[in-house]
Formats: sequence, C-alpha cells, structure tokens
Amino acid sequence: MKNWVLASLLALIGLASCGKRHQNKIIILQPKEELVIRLDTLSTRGILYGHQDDPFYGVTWQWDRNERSDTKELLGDYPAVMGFDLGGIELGDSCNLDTVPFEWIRKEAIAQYYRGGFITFSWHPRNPRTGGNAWDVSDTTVVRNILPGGEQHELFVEWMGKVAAFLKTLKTTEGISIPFIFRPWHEYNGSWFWWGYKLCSDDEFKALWNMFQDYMNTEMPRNIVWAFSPNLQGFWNDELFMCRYPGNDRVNIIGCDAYQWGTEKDFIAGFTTDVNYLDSVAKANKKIFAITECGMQNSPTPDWWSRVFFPCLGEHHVSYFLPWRNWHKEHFGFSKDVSTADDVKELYNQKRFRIVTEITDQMGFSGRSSSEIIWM
Ligand code: BMA
Repeated sequence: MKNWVLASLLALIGLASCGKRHQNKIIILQPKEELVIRLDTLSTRGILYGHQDDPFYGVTWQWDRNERSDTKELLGDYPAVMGFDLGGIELGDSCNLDTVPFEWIRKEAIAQYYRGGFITFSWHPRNPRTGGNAWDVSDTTVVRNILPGGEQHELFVEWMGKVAAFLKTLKTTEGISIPFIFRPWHEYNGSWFWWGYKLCSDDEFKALWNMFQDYMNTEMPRNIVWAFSPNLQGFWNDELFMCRYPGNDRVNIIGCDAYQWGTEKDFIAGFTTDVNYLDSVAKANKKIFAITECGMQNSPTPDWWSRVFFPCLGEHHVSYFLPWRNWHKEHFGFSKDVSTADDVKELYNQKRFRIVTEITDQMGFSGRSSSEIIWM
C-alpha cells in the first residue's frame, strides 16, 4: 500500500474518532486496502472475536434461518469476523463439505459485510489426484501434479475457476465486489492435508501458493486479503518458517491455528512460544497477526479462555481469534450452552475482546465504504 494513502486515512480516522467528521477529504482505496487498514487499526485497540459458520448452526441447534447465532445468544451480537469454508465448490456442489448451502454462505457473507464485520474464507478442496477428501494423504505427488505441466493441472485450473466464480457473486447492492480474507493451504506445516509438510517440497508448496494466488488475484484484483496460516508448531525458527513463507508481497496476515488437543501444560508452552515468534515475524515484516483458528474441543474447561488462552497472547497486538465451528459433536466457540459461558461473558464485560457491535462506528466508517472513502 502506498504510504501516502495510509497516512491520509489514519489522519481521517484520527479526526473521525475525535468526533469531528472531516467532510471534505476523499480517500481513494481498493476495497482490500481498506480492509487491511481497518484490521490494522483495530488491532491496536483490542482483539476481535471470530467464529466459523456462526449463523448456520450452534452447539444445540442447526439449520435455523431465523438469524440465530451462538455468539448473539450469549453476547448480544454477531462475531466481528465470520469464517466460511468453500470445500466442495470445486465439484459444483450446492453445499460445502459440512453440508452448508453455498447460497447461505453467500447471503451471510454479504450480511456480515453490511453490518461492518469481516469475512474470512478457507478452502478444504477434495484431493484432485485421488478423488478423496482434503485429508487424503495417500499420494505424495498431488501438489506436483496440479502445478503447470502436471497430470491434474487442467482439472485444478477448473477448480480455481469455480472458487473465483463463487467469490465474484459477493457483491454490494451497487454491484461492487466486497473485500474478504482468504486463507488457503492452512496448517501446511502439519502433514494431514494433501498440501502438507511431508506431502510436497518447499518449492512445490510455494509454487502452489503462487499459482492459486496469481489466479485469484487476476480474477479479483481488488478484493482479496491474504492470510498465511501455519499450525501450532511450538518450535519455530526463521529457517523453518521462511522455507514456505510465500514472501512479503504475497501476504497480508500471518496467522496461527492453535488447538489444545493434548495437555494444558503443553498447549500453554507451545502456544506462548508460537505467539511470540509469529508475532515478531509479523511485526518485523509489517503484517497483521491473528489466531486464525483455535479452541478446545467441546469446551471441557470452564475458565479455559481466561486462564489458558488469553494469558498466552500476553501483550501482543492480535487482530482476531477465530474458534472453529460449533457443530454439536465437535464445538469450539462461545455459546450459552457450554461450560465456558460465564467466563466468556466476564471477559466480554472486561472488554478483553470485541464482537461486531464494537467495531462499526468507532473508526468513523462502517464495513461499507464511507462517504469519505471511494473504492477503486
Ligand atoms: C475440521 C472439522 C471437520 C470439518 C472441517 C471443515 O476441522 O471440523 O469436521 O469438515 O474442519 O470445516
């Protein structure tokens, strides 16, 4: 982003937050630039709560289309960030891999944008070589074979086309494509997805990232904010991190997917180490830092968020944290129906995190481009 654009916008934000709206200043930004600036500015003011599939189902309900949301039922409004998954779009399916209709995803993403919140997409595509799912790691040549010249390259280009075609339908009422975060090839440092660590070389992984990103950026040059999202590692160092980092010109957000699967002690040690390392890389490279997925399955520990999760974040400026979906058999997020409800309410009252209510007016503009900001 050009520095003068940032400087002008920050000046505008400053004026707006002082209560004096600056009527005459017009800022011209790409939608994705505005999204990055909003996230960046908000991250100095507190962490945003995000949740996967928030409006489709909760711990004790599912497929209710009456504006239900576990977040809203516990805290009064929707999460600041909503996550949706596109797995299945590549086959032309009408529902994603978790049986959510893509039409609902489209409507909810637009609604989230209009209420001033953020949207993030992940994609768990099928295995383009074997026909299995994203977790099918039986073939170690998948990435190589979808790159140019590979046996499944043409098929994969078709798949990318389906992703782009769907995302292009996310439009304002004026017909302008809305901005969103895309988080492809997440948890690449583990080996449970076909694009994982042992399933491809560093060069193949980077070529995959570049091919997908270049394709999508050609289709939607003004709309996509890119999140690079490794899994909890516990022992990062520059050599290990940089070998698959796509490069500063290709990443806006450095994330971390962090679940407690084992002991609390191990999680705290690993997560604290990773937050320190990944945030330092983010800061050094002028990137936004976020906890792009997180949680403890089925919330067995009532004070997990206040006693385990938040202390690991320390004083770092974290943009958002996004617990995974509240599917009844495997739920991770906030809900009035789980043991963490009181703890979460207390944290919210202490302003330790924000939902969508708190991010819309504070900066002088909402999720929609304000009268002072013109999208180009
Ligand atoms: C995983 C699990 C799966 C789900 C997938 C995509 O972490 O929750 O059940 O299909 O994410 O949402």
